[in-house]
Amino acid sequence: MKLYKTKNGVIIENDESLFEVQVQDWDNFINDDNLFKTINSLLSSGHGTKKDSLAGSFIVAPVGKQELWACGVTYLRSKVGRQEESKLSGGADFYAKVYEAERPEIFFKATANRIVGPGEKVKIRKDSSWDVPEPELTLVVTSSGKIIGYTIGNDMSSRSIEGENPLYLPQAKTYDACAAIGPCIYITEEPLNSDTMIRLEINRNNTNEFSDKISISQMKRTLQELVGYVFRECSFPYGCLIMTGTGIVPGNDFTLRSGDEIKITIDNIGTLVNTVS
Ligand code: DO4
Ligand code: MG
Repeated sequence: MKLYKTKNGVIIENDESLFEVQVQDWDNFINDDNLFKTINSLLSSGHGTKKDSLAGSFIVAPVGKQELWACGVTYLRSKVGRQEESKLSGGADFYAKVYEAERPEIFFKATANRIVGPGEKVKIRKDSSWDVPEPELTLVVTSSGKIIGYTIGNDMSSRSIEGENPLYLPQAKTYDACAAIGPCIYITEEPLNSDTMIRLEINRNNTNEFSDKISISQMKRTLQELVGYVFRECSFPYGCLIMTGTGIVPGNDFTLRSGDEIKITIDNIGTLVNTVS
């Protein structure tokens, strides 16, 4: 089933039917280890109002008080891209080491005020000259560390700042409108299929500038391993969101421009579309 957060509550898509449910407190609602069952019992006890379509619903990013964390260099392509961009700074070794190390790269990405939802504008920094979107499977995790759902994330990144010095990572990664998530949370009690595909399309003036795809089976780490590290010494009273890293990096001659359309599709979840402001 899919859960859309709207300005007024939530919309549940179940077996191709849509139901609007009034939710007073998103943060408590979402922090439920049995959310799949809770929603099923809400619907079977007649709590949802049937809707014909999502048209006219104001869908927002599926986040409230949750922090957004991110994992890095979890795919070979990310390691290679980072080694290339940091060759001159001497930082390349760190990416090779973290790809092989037991401890993954994990960083704090954003609080809700820096995250945009579907259809909204993401930003590139004014002091950056080389920018890319990073299409990432994003985990929705409860305060007990249970993955209850999946969404799509765009970890906007400045390659010029990150490449100049790996210590600049927080500036390359965290700024206003640095992340997009949505359009919904795919809630399932089953693990994701290992052949789940992530697709990225970047369009400029209605022409495709870049597209690529990757299977999540190419990820070097398990999802549980990443959650385990994020939760090692941090508690999350309302749960958290975790981006799992990018396996798609455009060639070194590509940089985003204002007006570009970024489309990220992940099997079973949907498509997240944003433009660059
Ligand atoms: O090490 C820099 C960031 C890595 C990252 O964001 C990714 O691999 O997705
Ligand atoms: Mg990333």
